[in-house]
Amino acid sequence: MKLHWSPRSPFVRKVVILLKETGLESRVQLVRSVAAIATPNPAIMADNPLSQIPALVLPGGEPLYDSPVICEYLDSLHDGPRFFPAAGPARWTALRRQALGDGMLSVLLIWRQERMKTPAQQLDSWLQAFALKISTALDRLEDEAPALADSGFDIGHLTLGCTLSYLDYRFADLDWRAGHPQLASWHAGFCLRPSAQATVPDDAAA
Ligand SMILES: N[C@@H](CCC(=O)N[C@@H](CS)C(=O)NCC(=O)O)C(=O)O
Repeated sequence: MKLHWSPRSPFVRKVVILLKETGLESRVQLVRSVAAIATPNPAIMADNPLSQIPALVLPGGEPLYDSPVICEYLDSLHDGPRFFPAAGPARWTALRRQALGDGMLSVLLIWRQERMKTPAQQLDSWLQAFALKISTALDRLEDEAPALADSGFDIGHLTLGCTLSYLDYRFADLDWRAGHPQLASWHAGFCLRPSAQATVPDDAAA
């Protein structure tokens, strides 16, 4: 299998952590692919018309995207504990947590684009809306931190770990740990996992 990959993408990081956690890493060839919102990349578009990464190409040539679909597909290929609970309340909680983490990342990616504009180009109402959505999500996650800490490591935990690490990577100035001590403590445990340590986002990487 081929994976359109970047060492900086939090959505790609979800997939790579899952590969490492499940022992599937050797079955996937990583292909460095540059995805930029205003510069569609033909090499990615050959497999994902939206020019977004991650995109996985199966041995028969069929492409899969986006990260929730790729992660659930890969989770069907191993015999270890499932990252996507099969049924019942645990499944819906895991999928909701994944949706929250992915949704926060989507807000953060466009917020970052807005912040890179000159002050004259920036829209204050957008900046305020992004800040409110992220701070509200963090407050909700602080409430949920004890439940996160008590419930293993599934696709919800994996996604939220990547999301909080993306805040450290691109939004360090937000100081998200302030006011969220239980969430910070849970995230510290995520950062200790070998799969997380091997995938820390890095601007200096190729
Ligand atoms: N919902 C997608 C989002 C993927 C995404 O936005 N990836 C970014 C890189 S972190 C990207 O490819 N951006 C380029 C673009 O949107 O054109 C997923 O979960 O895979």
